[in-house]
Amino acid sequence: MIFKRHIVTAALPYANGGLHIGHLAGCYLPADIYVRYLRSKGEDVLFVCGSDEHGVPITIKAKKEGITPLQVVDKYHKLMGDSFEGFGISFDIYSRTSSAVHEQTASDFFKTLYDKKIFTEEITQQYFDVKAGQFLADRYIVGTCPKCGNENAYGDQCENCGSTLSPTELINPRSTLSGEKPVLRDTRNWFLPLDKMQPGIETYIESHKDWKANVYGQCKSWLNQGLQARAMTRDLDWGVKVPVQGAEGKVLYVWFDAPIGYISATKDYFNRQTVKARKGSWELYWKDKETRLVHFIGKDNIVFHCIIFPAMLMAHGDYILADNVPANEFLNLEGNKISTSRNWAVWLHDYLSDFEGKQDVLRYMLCANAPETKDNDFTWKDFQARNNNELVAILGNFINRTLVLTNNYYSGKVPAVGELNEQDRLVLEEIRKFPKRISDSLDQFRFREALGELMNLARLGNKYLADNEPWKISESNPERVKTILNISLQVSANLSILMEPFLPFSAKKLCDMLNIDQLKWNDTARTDLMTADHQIGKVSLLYDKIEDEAVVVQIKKLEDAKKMNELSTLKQVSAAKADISFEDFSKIDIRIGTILEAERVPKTDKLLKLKIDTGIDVRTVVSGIAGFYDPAKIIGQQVSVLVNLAPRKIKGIESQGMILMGENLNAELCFVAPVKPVENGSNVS
Ligand code: B3M
Ligand code: ZN
Repeated sequence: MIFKRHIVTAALPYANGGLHIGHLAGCYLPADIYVRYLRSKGEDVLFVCGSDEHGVPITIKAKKEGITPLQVVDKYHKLMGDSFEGFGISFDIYSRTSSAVHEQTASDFFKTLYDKKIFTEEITQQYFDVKAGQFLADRYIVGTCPKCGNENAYGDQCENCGSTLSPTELINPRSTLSGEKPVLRDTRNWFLPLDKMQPGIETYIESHKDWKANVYGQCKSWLNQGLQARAMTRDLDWGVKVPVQGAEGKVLYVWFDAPIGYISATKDYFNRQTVKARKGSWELYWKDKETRLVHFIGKDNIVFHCIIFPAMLMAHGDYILADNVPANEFLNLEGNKISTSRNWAVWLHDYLSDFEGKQDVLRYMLCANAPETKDNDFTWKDFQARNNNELVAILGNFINRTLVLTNNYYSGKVPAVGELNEQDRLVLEEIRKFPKRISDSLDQFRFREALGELMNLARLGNKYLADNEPWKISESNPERVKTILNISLQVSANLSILMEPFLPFSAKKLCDMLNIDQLKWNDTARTDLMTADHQIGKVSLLYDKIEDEAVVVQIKKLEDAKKMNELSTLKQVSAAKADISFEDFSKIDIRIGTILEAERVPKTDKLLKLKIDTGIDVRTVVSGIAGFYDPAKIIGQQVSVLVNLAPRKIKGIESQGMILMGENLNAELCFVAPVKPVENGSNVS
């Protein structure tokens, strides 16, 4: 089928946190590469995305941060939008599902299905948290996964085995609001009867055997298990209100409204066009059979995009269905699963400030190492190696040698091509083959392979220069050198086009250096792009080396995150003790004193015997700090002393008071001391 236009969507990320490399590698980078490629080919393509601002992940975050759900989505919508822009993810629109146009679109969509009597209305028993006074949908409930035994599976999904669940399937359910065991209560909800819709969905999936094996395989396994009706409404107060009578206090299920977000983002795009930037309307992109719909997603979203959303669209009747759903597997980080809650991630906003101007290096790394067919690992060492050994040593080196020699020999003017020898002809022939090789891979969503071919073109150029060594024959054979550099410049111009989808920032820089406009895919395979006498622009390095120090800093960040996690699993910050009166507090007498003598208490590991000048007197205090302080080094140290604690015998020594210590979560102690010297006997109150 030949399509007239494309609509490409990338999963709407939840606006409840920042974006990390897993997001980029999983869906946004491949989507962007694909869209840039289509645009370069002159295709009519609309690239839409936006923030997913409903659902339990948002309200949970609001609770955690002590702000409203709206404040949460405003904050993270901005952060995510900035990160996407920073990495050159070239959405035509980055919309949001809290917008009026979305509420209207989602609401109308539901109403259409409701009026068509698609939904079944059912009263079912759902878990209710008596203490919190609300029903526990989706992520408000955790328990043991019935499929794999993971004790922290969510009410909608187990992150360990990937199963989609409903709260009543969980073993030992607990409320994430109160930690309490919930009770079952009756509630009315509207269900999409996927069981009855299975034949239609099966026909749809079967007509797409061309989908990536991981995607098609997951769909098949869902269908084999038999689809089940799924509730499309929830007893929650954050979301799109259910637009029917008797549904007060209920909102649309987030997975009902979120994919409709692609449609409302398209409307949002057209609403914002002050001058008509493109022909048609939003409807052309969603309803015309000659439009090709492609969803880029991560593998945890496959069922929603390949089964549930198509079922909704079919039931509605007006819409086209996705022609392809390229989903990637997951990216791990330094051998471990990326985890937002454990801060085991490389955050895009951090990368942008730590590696200014190096967006393409991460784009390159994440594409070269993309989890296309299986989960993959990102390591900082690998990142450094890819930059230094590939971008710098191959691509950058070829461009730099070509342009510097053009400057040195011809003051930056492109030399004319002369008589061709066998190798020249071979290289020119090869140049013509690359665009098709790359587009064949891109057409099949094989981004790693496509990038590999791009680098092969740079390798070809490098080898051509190395074989011909123009720098050695510049005096003896100047005519030959002209031909070599002309051909190298043609390779460079071809690279500037072919690399644009993958490395848009470098492509722009290369075009500036070549002093040409960004050319399009149709211009590739030509070997006359750089015309004789054309003056090239100012030359600088396309990439520079990443030194060890830069990656050491990043590895340290991750180690720190790991330590923090270990600490917090060791010991939680304890809750405050019961209130006391001011009278009770004022009975406590704490003074600043100075340690005069310190020695270990024999036959103990922990105890030091201290002699302290409290300002009131000089007294003996036994303290369990030997593991943290060397007695010789604390003479003269000021400390806080509780002076009216009744004397106690410790290991046969009378301890006349107690010194105050701070204790961290790792049970490490340190003195609580004044920040500047004060007189002994000063009050602490
Ligand atoms: N927000 C889930 C996710 O971020 C969800 C995707 C919606 S796509 C319509 O993984
Ligand atoms: Zn599981």
